Amino acid sequence: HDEEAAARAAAVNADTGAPTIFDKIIAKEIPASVVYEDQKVLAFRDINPQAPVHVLIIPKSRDGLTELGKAEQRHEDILGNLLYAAKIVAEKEGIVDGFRVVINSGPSACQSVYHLHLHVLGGRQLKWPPG
Ligand code: IU
Repeated sequence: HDEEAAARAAAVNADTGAPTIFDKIIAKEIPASVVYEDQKVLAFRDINPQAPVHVLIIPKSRDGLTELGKAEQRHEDILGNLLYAAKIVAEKEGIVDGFRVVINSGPSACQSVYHLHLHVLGGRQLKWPPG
């Protein structure tokens, strides 16, 4: 349907490594609803939430990491920071008893922004399997 078509259309953006809209959010050039921030990560509300709580967590310095499927060993710390930040966000949002973490990697997963990011979803009963 429409939403799926839009997601697929967005996902055809090439993984070029060029600056993304998330770099502008980190630079505070465009506003975001920040829910957690530390030296390494920034967490903000998704503009198109798929659950009552839908937060994106991004590394402030992604070191070329556009998508999980292109991660290299040097990115292990970034990946660990994101996952631990997901737990902090879940606690802050009051969903630590039940939440989901998602990373869409590549066009077949409908990744649309090629700046590695992790979704934290919760606040409702989540279904399985996902679409
Ligand atoms: P994806 O994993 O690449 O498919 O998800 C990108 C998400 O970024 C998606 O859920 C968008 O709603 C969200 N987003 C946003 O929160 N703010 C923006 O300015 C843009 C996308 I562009």
